[in-house]
Amino acid sequence: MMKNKPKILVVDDSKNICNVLRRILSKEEYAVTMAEDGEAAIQKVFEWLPDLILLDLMMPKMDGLEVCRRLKSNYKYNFIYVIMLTAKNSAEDEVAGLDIGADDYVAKPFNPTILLARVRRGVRLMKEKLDATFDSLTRLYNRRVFDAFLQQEKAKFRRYNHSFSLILIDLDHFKKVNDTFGHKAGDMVLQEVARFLREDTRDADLPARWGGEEMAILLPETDMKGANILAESLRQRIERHHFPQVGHITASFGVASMRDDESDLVETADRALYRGKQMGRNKVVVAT
Ligand code: GH3
Ligand code: MG
Repeated sequence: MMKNKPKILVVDDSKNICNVLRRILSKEEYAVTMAEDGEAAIQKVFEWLPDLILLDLMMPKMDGLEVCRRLKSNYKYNFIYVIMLTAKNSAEDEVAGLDIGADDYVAKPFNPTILLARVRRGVRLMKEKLDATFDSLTRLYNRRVFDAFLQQEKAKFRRYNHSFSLILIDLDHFKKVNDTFGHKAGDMVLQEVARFLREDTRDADLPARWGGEEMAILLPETDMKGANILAESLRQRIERHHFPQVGHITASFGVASMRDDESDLVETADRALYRGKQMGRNKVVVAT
């Protein structure tokens, strides 16, 4: 994603400050979007997934601290770098912001050069963090992190007998999407499907990019029935969605739950997925 312009969300209820910030940020190559209050900010985060947020503290509806708290307590979004914009001389605000997980703060009124330097630093730090943990195209967890979580869930299963489930997702005839509409359009489809996975999973679930056009979701404390419901609702959401440039696509799902220590969950889910493909695609198949 850093091949593209870094995405910056500016959140402030003052139009004036928004415009000033937009002008300052336009000195460098950023994509900038505005939100005028906390609720709008959260909505924009879901839809647009910024890399960095310039977040005002005092706002109507939901204040900056609450926005920051929500994002930082949700690991699907907590990698987003948050710079708080605090009123001058408010040590309390700064402390509260940092305690809640804000990455940095800049006091108002701000010095444009310093603000830009802070933004540059944020974008740089964020990229390092991102590359280690997340897939750069979809910003789902990468395979390495997924494997680590899978090992942990297996250990919890052995020790406490906590069951968990796994969903494997493979887009149908995706090669044709690339061939027909181009690789870039294909990338956008992957990003959009990744957004569905983020939005429709619980906070404790772990959606990841498995590789290529395959994705996976690890579902702690979830039985086969629960996993099946999620997979089916995702299948329907993908089927119904109109993807810009591409139109309609479908995906196949393999679902498996932990039963005994011996079973290789990934292999089991993969076999179920393969059966879904054989049965004509656009299917959820639960391993039995
Ligand atoms: P099936 O329904 O059997 O899954 O057919 P398929 O075409 O989806 O499967 P196949 O394995 O033949 O092709 C997968 C395609 O996914 C080919 C590859 O170019 C594409 N792909 C993998 N990773 C990416 C990516 O990051 N971006 C884009 N645009 N395409 C990708
Ligand atoms: Mg495929």
